Amino acid sequence: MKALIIVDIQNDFLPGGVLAVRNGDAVIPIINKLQSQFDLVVATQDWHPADHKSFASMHPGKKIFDEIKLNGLPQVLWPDHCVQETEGAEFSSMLDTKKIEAIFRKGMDNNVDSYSGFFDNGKKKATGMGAYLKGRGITSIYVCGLAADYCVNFTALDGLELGFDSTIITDATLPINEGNFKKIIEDFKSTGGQEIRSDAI
Ligand code: VGL
Ligand code: ZN
Repeated sequence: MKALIIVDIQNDFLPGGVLAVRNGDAVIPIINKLQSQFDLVVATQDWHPADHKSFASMHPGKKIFDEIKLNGLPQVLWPDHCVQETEGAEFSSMLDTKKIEAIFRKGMDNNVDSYSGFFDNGKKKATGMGAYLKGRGITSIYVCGLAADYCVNFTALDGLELGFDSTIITDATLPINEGNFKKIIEDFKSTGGQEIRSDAI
């Protein structure tokens, strides 16, 4: 049984948003079309409190995209994004949500960021998505959405670690830093992951 995991198709990551992925909206029609080919469709949603410590605004003297240590973990500082109950945190109105059976929110703990849809970055707390997918008989996950170099990558990697066959759909995701994309896919494959294009599914 295979599941599609749609990562963070939220207004703040789309053109016009505060942490926009260039061309990010181009993946949405591809994701919409893909959904009917899966036994199960789930989504993740970045869902930060307004004073989340991943925000540069919480660290006087620091700038957006600076890197700091947050509770011992490396942390990129982001613009304030995906704040709970704001328009920027909402899924894009272009995303077809009819088949999404469960939504896993992440990034709610002030003191730790959460790129993966399975665990926070410190691996201290599970979102429940792994157990949910296993409970639904899922053995293979296909990961798509935004952004390729952060939340898609870490979700796909944690999926591998949890024992799922894990595949990134390369034309249904886009990165924040375009220079990172190729290496991330190569590293993911050398860890045991797979890549596929949507038209091959
Ligand atoms: C993401 C940076 C900060 C993502 C979320 O969805 O890839 N990136 N929060
Ligand atoms: Zn975030």
